[in-house]
Amino acid sequence: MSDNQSWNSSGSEEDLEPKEECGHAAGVAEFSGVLSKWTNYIHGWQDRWVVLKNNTLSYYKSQDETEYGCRGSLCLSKAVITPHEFDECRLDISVNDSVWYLRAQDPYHRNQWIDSIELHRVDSGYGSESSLRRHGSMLSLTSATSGYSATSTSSFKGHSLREKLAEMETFRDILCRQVDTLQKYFDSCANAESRDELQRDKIVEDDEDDFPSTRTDGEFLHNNNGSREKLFQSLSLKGINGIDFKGEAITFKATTAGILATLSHCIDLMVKREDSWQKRLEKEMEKRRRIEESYKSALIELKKKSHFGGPDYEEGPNSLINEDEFFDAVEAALDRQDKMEEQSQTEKTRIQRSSPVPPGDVYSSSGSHRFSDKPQAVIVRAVPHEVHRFSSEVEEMVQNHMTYSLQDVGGDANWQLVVEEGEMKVYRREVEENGIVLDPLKATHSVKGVTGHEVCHFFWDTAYRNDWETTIENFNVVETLSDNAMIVYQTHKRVWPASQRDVLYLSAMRKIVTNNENDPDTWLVCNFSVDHDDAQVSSRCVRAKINIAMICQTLVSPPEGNREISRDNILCKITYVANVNPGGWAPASVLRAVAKREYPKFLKRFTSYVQEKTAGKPILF
Ligand code: 9N3
Repeated sequence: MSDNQSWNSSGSEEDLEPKEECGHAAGVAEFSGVLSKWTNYIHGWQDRWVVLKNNTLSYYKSQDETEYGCRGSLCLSKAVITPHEFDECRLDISVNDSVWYLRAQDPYHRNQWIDSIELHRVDSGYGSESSLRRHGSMLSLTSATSGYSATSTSSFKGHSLREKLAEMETFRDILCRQVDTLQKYFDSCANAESRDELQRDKIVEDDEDDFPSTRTDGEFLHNNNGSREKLFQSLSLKGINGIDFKGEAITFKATTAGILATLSHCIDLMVKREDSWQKRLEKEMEKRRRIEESYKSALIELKKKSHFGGPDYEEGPNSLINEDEFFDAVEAALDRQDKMEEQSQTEKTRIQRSSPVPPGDVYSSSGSHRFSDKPQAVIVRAVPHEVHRFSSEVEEMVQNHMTYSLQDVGGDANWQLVVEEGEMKVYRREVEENGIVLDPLKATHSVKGVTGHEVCHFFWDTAYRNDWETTIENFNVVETLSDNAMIVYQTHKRVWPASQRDVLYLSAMRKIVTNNENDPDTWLVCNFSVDHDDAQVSSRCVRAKINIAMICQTLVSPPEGNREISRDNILCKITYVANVNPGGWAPASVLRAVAKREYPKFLKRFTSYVQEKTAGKPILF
C-alpha cells in the first residue's frame, strides 16, 4: 500500500521509475538525508531516508534498508517544489497529481533540500517555471521566517498547534485530490455511456506504509519498486473506471477522521495551555499577595525602627507617609510653634509690667544697640558705601531688584494673589523644578508711621532678629563685610517631619538715591545665598537657597500748617520679594501651604514690630 500517492492518479510509474528518461544532472553530487514524510493519519509523519540522485528523488524506509529498494521515487524534471506557507520545515513536491509531503528537521535543512533539488533537477520548460515560482515563494518565506524567528521565542510556543495546522492542511490537500479523482470518475462515467469503453487504469500505488488493512484480498500493492503483476491483479479489484472506490471511501473516512483527531488534539493542546496559564496566573497572584504582605509588615517594622518622624526618618519621594499625613504633621507642628510663641509673649509682657523698661523697647533683647539707646545716632553711610569682596554681587542684586522686583504684579495673570489683608497683598507664581517648589513670592504692604530706612534697619540688623523672626532656631554672623553688609548663617526651626534647613546668605542694606526729585529714595535690604569657607556644615540640615529683598519707599504727606512732620504724615510702601529653594524634596502642597501661612504672618508681625519700636521716637529718614 502507498501513502498519499495511493489515491491520486499519478505518482505514476513513468515519473517514479525511469531514470533514463529523467535525465541526469552531470557532475552534481548525490544528496541524501532524513526527511519526515507524511504517510497517513494513522502513522502521521514518518522519518524516511531520502536520496537525491540523477534528477530523481527516492525514499527508503531507513538508511539501513536502502538495499531492499526504494519505496517511491519522483522524477524532478517536472516536479513543483512548494515550501509551506507557515510550516518553516515543510516542503511539498508534486509531479502532476502526485504529491510528497516532506518535513525537514529545521528551516535551514528544508532550504538546503530545496536548493539541492533545484541543483539536481534537469531543467525542462516547466521546471524553470517552477523554479521561478519556488524562488518567488522562497523569497517571501525566508524574509517572513527571518522576521519571525528574530522576534522572540514566542514562535516556538505555538509550535505544536502550528504543526497541527500544517497537518490539517495536508488533510485538506488530500481531500481535494480525492474530490478531483471522483470528478474524473464522474466525467468518465458520462463518457463511458456514449463510448462504452473502459479506460485503462492509471492509478499506481506508491507507498506501502498506508492502510495495509484496507485490501480485502490481503494483497499488498507495491509501488514502482514492486511487481507489475500484482498491480494488474489489483486492477480487477477496482471499481468502474479503474478507481478503487472502497479504497477511496476508506481513505476519505480516514482523512476526515484524521482531521477530527487533529482538531481534538488541538483542543487538548489549548486546554492544556489554558490550564498552565491558569496555574501561572494563580502562582503570580499568590506571589503578589505574599509580596504585598511582606511589604506591609516591612512598613510596620520600619515605622517602629526609624522612629517615625525621628532623625532617621526618610524625607523625599521615598518617604513612607503620604502628602496628606505630611501636611497634617506640618500643620500640627506650626500650630505648636504658634502656641509656644504666644505663651512666651504673654510671659514677656508680664515681666515687663513688673519691671518697666523705656517705652518702645519692648522687643529689644539686648537694649544696648544704637537705635534703642540713641536713635539719632544711626549713621547713614549707605551712599557712598564701603567696598568689600562681594560689592559687585551686591550691586548686581540691587540693580536687579530695582529693575524687576518693583514692577507691579497686580494685573499680571502669572502672579496669583494668595492673601489680602488690609493694605497687605501677597502674590505668588507657582514654579516647580524637578518636583521642587520654587514659587517666587512678592508682597506689597503700606505701613503707617514708619520710614523705609527704619524698616530696613530693623530687618537688616541682627540685633533685632529674634524679636520678630519666629522661624529661626539659631543664627550667627559669619563675617562682617562692611557696616551694611554681612554674611549670616542660620538654621530654621525644623518643620516636622521634614528635614531641618539651614541658609548661608549675604545680607546687605542699601539706600538708592533717586535721580528724579519727585520720586522717593529707596531703601532696601537684600539677602542672597553665598558660599563661605567658614560656614558650618551641618549633617542634620539640608541647605536651602534664598534670594530675598525688602524694598522700601517712604511717602510723606505735607503736615498741617507749620507743624513738623510727624509719624502721622509718613507711610512706608514695602515690596518684599522672596525666592526660596528648599534645596531638597518636600511635598509641594506642604511647602505651598507653609509659605502661604508664614509670609503674611512674618510681614504683619515684622511691620507691627517696627511700628511699635519706632512709635514716639524721632523719625529716621
Ligand atoms: C521658607 C526659609 C525656609 C523656608 C524661608 C528664609 C525664609 C522661608 C524669609 C529667610 O526674609 S528672610 O531673609 C528673614 C531672615 O530670616 C527669610 C524666609 C518658606 C517655607 C516659608 C518658603 C527654609 C526652611 C525650610 C524649607 C523647606 N524648612 C522646611 C522645608
